[in-house]
Amino acid sequence: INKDDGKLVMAHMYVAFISLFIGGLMGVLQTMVRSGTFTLPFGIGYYQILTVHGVILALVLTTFFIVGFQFALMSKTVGMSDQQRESAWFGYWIMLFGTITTAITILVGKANVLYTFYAPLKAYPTFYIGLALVVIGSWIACFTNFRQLALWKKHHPGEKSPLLAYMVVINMLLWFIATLGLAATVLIQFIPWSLGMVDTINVLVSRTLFWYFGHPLVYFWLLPAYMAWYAIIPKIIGGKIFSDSLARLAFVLFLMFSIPVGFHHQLTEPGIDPLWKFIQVVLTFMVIIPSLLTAFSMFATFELAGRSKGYTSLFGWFKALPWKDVRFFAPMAGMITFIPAGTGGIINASHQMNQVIHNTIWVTGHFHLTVGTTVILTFFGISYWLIPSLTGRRLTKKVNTLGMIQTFVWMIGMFIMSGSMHIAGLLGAPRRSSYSEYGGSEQATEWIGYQISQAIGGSILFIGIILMVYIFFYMVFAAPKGYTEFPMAEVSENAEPTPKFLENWKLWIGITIALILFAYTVPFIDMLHHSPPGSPGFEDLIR
Ligand code: HAS
Repeated sequence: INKDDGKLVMAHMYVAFISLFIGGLMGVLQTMVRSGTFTLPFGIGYYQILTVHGVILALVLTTFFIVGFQFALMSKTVGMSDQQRESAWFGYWIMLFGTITTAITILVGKANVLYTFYAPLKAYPTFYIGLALVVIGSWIACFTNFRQLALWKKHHPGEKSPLLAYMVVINMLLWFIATLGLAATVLIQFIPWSLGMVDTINVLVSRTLFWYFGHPLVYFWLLPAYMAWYAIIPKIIGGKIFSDSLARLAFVLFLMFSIPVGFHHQLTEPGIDPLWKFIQVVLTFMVIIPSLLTAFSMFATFELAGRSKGYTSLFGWFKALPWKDVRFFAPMAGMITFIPAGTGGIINASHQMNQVIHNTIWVTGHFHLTVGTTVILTFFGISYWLIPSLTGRRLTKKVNTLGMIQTFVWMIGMFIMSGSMHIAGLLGAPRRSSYSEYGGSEQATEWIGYQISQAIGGSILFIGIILMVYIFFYMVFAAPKGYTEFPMAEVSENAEPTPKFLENWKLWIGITIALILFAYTVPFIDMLHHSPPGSPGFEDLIR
């Protein structure tokens, strides 16, 4: 892609990979504290490092990587004008400034509130102001992407938009609609409360607005991985996109169903009528469908690629896949992980089973498989070709081999860590807790072995992080100069033509808004009418 656009994308990538290192270091320290074998030095609190870990990995790394990757895709497919590039840089600096503000607040111990910043836990105002700036910066990226596609459409009347640009726009629409909830709670509730302008906060409303944002957030992470699975992996395996329409349909379904489902994070919360919890659980089961469509589509893509190479037996296509190519292998490891990870999600969403796992470390196991493996291994898989193609270097054999080792290390570390988290969760071990013997409770003794395995898995993962950060800097500064392909697949000639209505933005945005209003209006009115008095804040109570 254009050199100037490349610089913009790389600026995002530096923040993402530095965040990976800092966040990963905090992660391994956490598992060590929880194992009971290690105490943090210099009076550093457990919740301080837990907050750094959550915010920097779940919010900073993801947002910067995704916004950067999406700019690369837009630049490649629909182009970027000078003016758009300027606005993209403006958004970047605002996001970076917000990140630094939030990071400083956490590091000086004034925001021990975890990434979900659940009221009544209270942080210093700059924590919330910094996060609000990250969101505002990302909105500038959203509108830049919308403008890029709009301009392209203007110059290509009647033409179907490029698949990857269409996907980016859906993801940014999803992000924009979802972050309105976050902006509302931060601007109307958290900032005035933390500044002392009001004494109390309505906890239920703040958590509801958080989860209105918090669930689509996980699809904002997932969809860029799906972009690579649908439109880049087929090229890497020497195949074609199975169906352009199916890919677009899956993305539209994510837009519609990923937002009106936040209550599945609040199933144990009092003050929400069970009927509305039930309705949102049904909608949660709807948002599983596009992932099942994706699984189907990936199998079809693999099989067609194998058959086109002459493999005829039932599972012959399996052998035709380029298992030794890290650009394929890392995302494929992510896909395979998504089978148990997604199954775990379905368990979480099932109301009765949620009572068993909610607030246990099972949930932590779930999201380390989903975002911490499926998504992040796909992002690593993207980096192996994206970074050298932007820096004008070659994806060498050395990078390929190190990347393969990195993927194995990650899978082993995650299998041990996340596996023990799932089991300990079923045995009742709570999440978000430091090491404790719980007053000599017999049940708690069952958890200790699993907590030690989490530390072992976490340490293996940290080796994986060091390796990945090394590979990143090697690809940027040391790999031999040369050309690396930016792979983009074509649609299979046997696919049906894409119907025009898939690009009817008014229709999809209209249905999305209608579903949100349906799922949230009545419960929200209930909350405002029947809420208990607001809560004062708790600061620095947990360390
Ligand atoms: Fe989740 C909690 C339900 C997916 C992330 N989730 C979380 C939290 C995070 C998170 C971060 O209903 C914790 C938040 C917190 O801090 O409290 N989740 C679901 C459901 C899905 C799901 C139904 N989650 C994700 C994804 C995430 C993510 C994706 C990040 C990226 N989750 C929940 C619920 C909770 C929850 C409850 C709250 C629990 C509680 O009580 O606190 C679904 O979207 C999953 C659908 C996925 C599938 C898998 C399809 C498989 C595919 C792979 C195909 C493989 C191929 C390779 C082709 C059905 C697409 C084959 C090759 C071979 C060789 C075999």
